[in-house]
Formats: sequence, C-alpha cells, structure tokens
Amino acid sequence: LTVASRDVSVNHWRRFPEDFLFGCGTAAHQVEGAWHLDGKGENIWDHLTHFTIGKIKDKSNAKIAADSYHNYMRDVEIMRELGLDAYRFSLSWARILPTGFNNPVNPAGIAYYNNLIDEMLTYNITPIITLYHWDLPQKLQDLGGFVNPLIVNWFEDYARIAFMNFGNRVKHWITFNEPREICHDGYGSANKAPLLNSAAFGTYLCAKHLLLAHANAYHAYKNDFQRHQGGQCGITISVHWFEPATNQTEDVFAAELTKQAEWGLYAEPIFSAKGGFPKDFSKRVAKKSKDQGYSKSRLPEFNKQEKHWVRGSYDFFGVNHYTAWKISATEYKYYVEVPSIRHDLDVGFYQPKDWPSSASSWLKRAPNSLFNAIMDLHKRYPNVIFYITENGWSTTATHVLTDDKRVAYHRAALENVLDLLEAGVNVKGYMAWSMIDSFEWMEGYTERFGLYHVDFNSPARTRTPRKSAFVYKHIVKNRHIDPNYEPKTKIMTID
Ligand code: GBH
Repeated sequence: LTVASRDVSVNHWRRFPEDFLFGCGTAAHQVEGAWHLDGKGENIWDHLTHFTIGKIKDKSNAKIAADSYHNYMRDVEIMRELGLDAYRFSLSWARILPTGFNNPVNPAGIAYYNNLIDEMLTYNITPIITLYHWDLPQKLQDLGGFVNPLIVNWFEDYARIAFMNFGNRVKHWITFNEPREICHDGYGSANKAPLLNSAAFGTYLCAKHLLLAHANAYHAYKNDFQRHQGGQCGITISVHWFEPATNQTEDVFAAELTKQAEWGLYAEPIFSAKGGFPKDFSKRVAKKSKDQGYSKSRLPEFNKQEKHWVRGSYDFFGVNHYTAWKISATEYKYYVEVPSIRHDLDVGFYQPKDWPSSASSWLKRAPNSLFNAIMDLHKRYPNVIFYITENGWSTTATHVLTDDKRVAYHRAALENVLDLLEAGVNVKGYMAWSMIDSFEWMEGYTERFGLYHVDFNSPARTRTPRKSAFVYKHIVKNRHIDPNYEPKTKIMTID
C-alpha cells in the first residue's frame, strides 16, 4: 500500500495517494425527476409521495427534484468544476424496466444512462454505479417486494441488464445502497417506502432475500461479465459508530449487539470467514421468538448452500458513514413495539449534547467516528478493500452558501481517512454526500446535503457552489487537507 506516511518533501502534508478516488454521490430518485417521462415506470417513492398524505415533511415529492434527467450535462460540468476522479450515481430500476421485470426494456432509460456515462468518460470521470438506491418498481412491490423470495431472481435479471448495457464502460458496481435502511426502515417500520411496518418479521425476511439477491447479482457478474469487463462488484452498508456508554461489561456487550443488529446482519453473512447471520444477535432473536411462542426464530436462517453462496460475495465493502451513538444496556431506553428488532436488541442509545448538530435530527459530528467505524470493520474483516461511498453533512433550506459546519465535518472525516491509510487500512476512495441538494426522502427538501445548492423554485434548478465545494475541490486537487484554506472567490471554474 503506497500511502499517507508523512512526506517531508511536500511541506509535511499528509497526502492522499494519487490513485485514491475522490468523488461525490447522488441517487436516481433524489435528483433525476422526470418521473413519468419517456416510458419510466412508477416506483415505491413515486407511489408513496403521490398517494399517501402527510408523510413527507414539506408535502413535496420528487416529480422534478433537481431535474438531473434534463440537467445531466450541467451535473458533469459540476464534476469537472470540482475536479472529481469519480461520481457515484444510481440507476432507476423503473426507468430501465418499467414493470420491474426484464421485459420490456425501456430504450430511453438505457439511452439516458449511456449519455450520462459517456459524458463523464469524455472528461475521465470514473462512474460508480449503485444498482438499487431505494426506488423499487411499484409493480414488484405489489407482489411483496423484498419480502417475496422471488425478488432474488427479479434483481438478478435487472442487474444483468445493467451489466450487459453499461459494463463495457463501468467498472465499479454496488448492488444495494444500505440494506438496513431498505429492510428496517421500509419493511420493519414505516420510516420509508413502502411503509410496510411489519415490526416482527419485515426486517428479517427482507434481510435474507436482499442478501441472496445481492449474491445472485455478484455471481452473475463474476461468472458472466467480469472476465471480459474487468470490473468489481460490492455492496454499500451504512455503518454508524456504536460506542459503549461506559466500559462496564453490559454496555460493552450492548454495543456489540447493536453493531450486529444494525450493520452486522448484512455485513457478517458476506464478509465474515464463517458466513451466516451474526451469532449473538441471532441467538437473541431465537430466544425471544421462542419465549413469544413462535415455532421458529423470526430471523430465518440460511441453509448451508445459501450461506456458502452469500459468503465472500464481494470485491469491496462500500461504507456509508455519518455519525455515532452511545449505547447503554440499561439507560436511555424508550418505548418499542413487541415483537420488533428494536425489542430483540433491547438497548438504549443517545448522542452527547456537545457533539455539533446538523439540520438532521440524527446527524451529529462525533469525534473520530469514521476512523473508529472503519477500523472496527477492518479488524473483523481483514484484507477487505473499503470505499467510503457516502459521508456528509446537512444544512437547512435557507439559502446560505457559507457552510462552515459542512467544511469542518468533511475536513475531520478526511483526516480520519488519512489516519486509516497510515494504519494500513485499504481505503480506496471517498465519495462526499452529496454533490447537489436533493429530495431527502421523508424530509423532502428541508434538509440539504449538497456541496452545491439547488434552487428548487427555479425551473432551471440552478446549481450554485457552496463554500464546501471550493474546499473539497482544493483537497481533491492538492491531495492534502489545508485546515486554513479559505476560498478567495465565489466563482467556480474548470481548471
Ligand atoms: C443516507 O443514509 C442515504 O443513503 C441518502 O440517500 C440520504 O440522502 C442521506 O442518508 C441523507 O439523509 O430520521 O431518526 O428516522 C444514511 C443513513 C438512514 C441515517 C435514515 C438516518 C434516519 C434516522 N440514514 N436515518 S431518523
């Protein structure tokens, strides 16, 4: 690993390697708009925002969003302004396959992504594609979505269409963005579409099927595409840092259980040497299920073949990291539904008052959380390659371009990346979330994550760089973090 040891010849700056991929991310449903144009089918977020009243904070939807469907040339121009090495975006399943099934294929959907990819490649920007960032075709949800075991085949069919059409130019594939959010927020609660809210079973059924769907796509890529296309395929999991509230044994165990329930449920079957769901937490669910009178654990086990199929199904680990929580075995507990994953886990959690707060209730700047989270993963899963596929900070919708808290957040996180590199952890990229403001799911447009502000009131959806855009550009260009750098201009140029 050729990295960030202190290089005296360059002013003592700790440097990011030349081949480190600096980028930004977005997701299809959050930015594209054009929800019903050129043959796109309806997805579960279209459905939720158009038909369910009172769920989205500002009553908004993503019918137009940042209108990236029409503004993709401007988006690529922004990538060039920032000097990005890479751009992570997701494909809209229903834009490519309007019914979710692999027939019919929508040529306009394929054309849109071809245009975007080709425009990026003209300027040497590496595309990183997420196949699924939360926008399931509604037709598949009508059949149960991720709680129907057939999702495994539907997803593989879709993945094959993507590999076949774009794989000659795209070398970085992420199957799923954040299984925990898909399964827990979508199926185990009513935090996100499709609002299934099956607390007892939703998260667990979805988890098993999603992991098998991931493995099917991964093996399809391995067996039928990787040899001639030469890319890599992984998955992105959201990994908060969970720290014991005290160093007492019960709190230490509570934090470990939390890790297993929150991200271990998805990471352990893929990345651990043994495979299968995490041990302590599986036992916990089995015991509670039994006590509750169920004949089987509510967490369905993998059979031997399935376990083997999922284990090792990765070329890299994509980490979305934002914040941290303190975990207690006894304190800070609040009401939870019974049975539910929260009740299975049965821990309390909180964020200390002195952690700087963002516009999102859950997002605080916790000291060294990125370092701690990825170091923990590295110890559990040695030799794994990591990409930080999301990391970012929210401000409110007021049009303020001087986003000093976002600047502080990204600088602190990137210092942590340098620490990880120095410690020998194989981190190969960092994608700031997000390149531009976007539709923030249940929060609508009330929270803004963009390095660029988007004016959602202007028909053109005008994009304007915030201070953080200039600072990020400076880091990407110089491959080091200058804590004192102050942008001298508000005019962004392409260098
Ligand atoms: C990311 O998830 C998403 O991948 C991305 O699409 C999104 O834009 C970004 O977050 C910012 O919102 O409100 O208490 O119910 C990060 C993981 C999942 C953490 C949802 C916060 C909501 C907590 N997030 N979760 S709460």
